[in-house]
Amino acid sequence: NHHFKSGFITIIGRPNVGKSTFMNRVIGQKIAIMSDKAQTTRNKIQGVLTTDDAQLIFIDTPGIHKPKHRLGDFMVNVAEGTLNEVDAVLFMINAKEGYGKGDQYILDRLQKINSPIFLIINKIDLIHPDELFLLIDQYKDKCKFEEIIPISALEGNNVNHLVEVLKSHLPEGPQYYPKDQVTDHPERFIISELIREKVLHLTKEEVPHSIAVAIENIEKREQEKLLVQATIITERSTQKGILIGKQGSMLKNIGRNARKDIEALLGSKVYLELWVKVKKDWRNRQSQLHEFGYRS
Ligand code: GDP
Ligand code: K
Ligand code: MG
Repeated sequence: NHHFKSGFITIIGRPNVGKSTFMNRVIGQKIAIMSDKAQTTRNKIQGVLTTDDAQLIFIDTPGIHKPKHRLGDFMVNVAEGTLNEVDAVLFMINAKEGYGKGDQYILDRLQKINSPIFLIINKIDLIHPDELFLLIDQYKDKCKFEEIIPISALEGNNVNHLVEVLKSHLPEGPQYYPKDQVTDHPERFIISELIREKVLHLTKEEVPHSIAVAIENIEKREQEKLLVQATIITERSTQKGILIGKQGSMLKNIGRNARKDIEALLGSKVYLELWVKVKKDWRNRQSQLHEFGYRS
């Protein structure tokens, strides 16, 4: 086993470039939630890929953006804090959008780090190959990139190639996690995230950003069924109304969609019970941020 390779690889980039989609694709399981909304990912989350000769630990991070509240500060610090502790940095961009101010903000931060940096051009399924060459031209001198690799995280194009390239760059090292472990977070956390994802998919504007999910209880019921009880916390009573919906229809929808994902995660049948509670301005209160797991 002395040629075993391992290392930590952080994935950074603007919100919505496809960081979480990429990580789930590589791991082959949904551990990080995804949506078309910025600030879907709030915590750093590790996805572990173990093969016969290597272990790659990917770190999915919140998108780097200009923070507007304490939760935002926390998210940006999490993303930037990973840069110096890793064996490789994947700087991901959206092929469809091209170079922008938000990228320069990140590139400025990348100048100061020593880890090898790979430029990952994601969403190539959305562009013509000619556009890809232009994009590479535009970025190639902006930073000392180890390699530039175009992929489609959604369709899987070139993702295996990227994994092979990363493997070849990793140092020899130990197997940090048991080979069947795919993430550093407990199931309880992933479950709360899956519920939050459905709120992101089903609601609009401020509502999805104003919520947190707390898992109150998980217990075994008859015939291996699991009972999961959770509370959705929101900032205002008007938002609570939206989350519950007409005769409870919104909450039912959220619950139905989340239950399917939770069942896939746990491999068993689930009863999901959801409540909604208002906690005023929780995103700006340190104690509440801690309570809901946003602790640096
Ligand atoms: P993150 O904020 O960087 O983690 O981005 P997400 O993984 O949440 O993805 C943001 C949106 O981009 C979602 O709607 C994804 O389905 C979409 N997306 C991600 N990767 C691709 C891709 O390769 N091609 C296309 N067309 N869409 C993608
Ligand atoms: K997103
Ligand atoms: Mg994400």
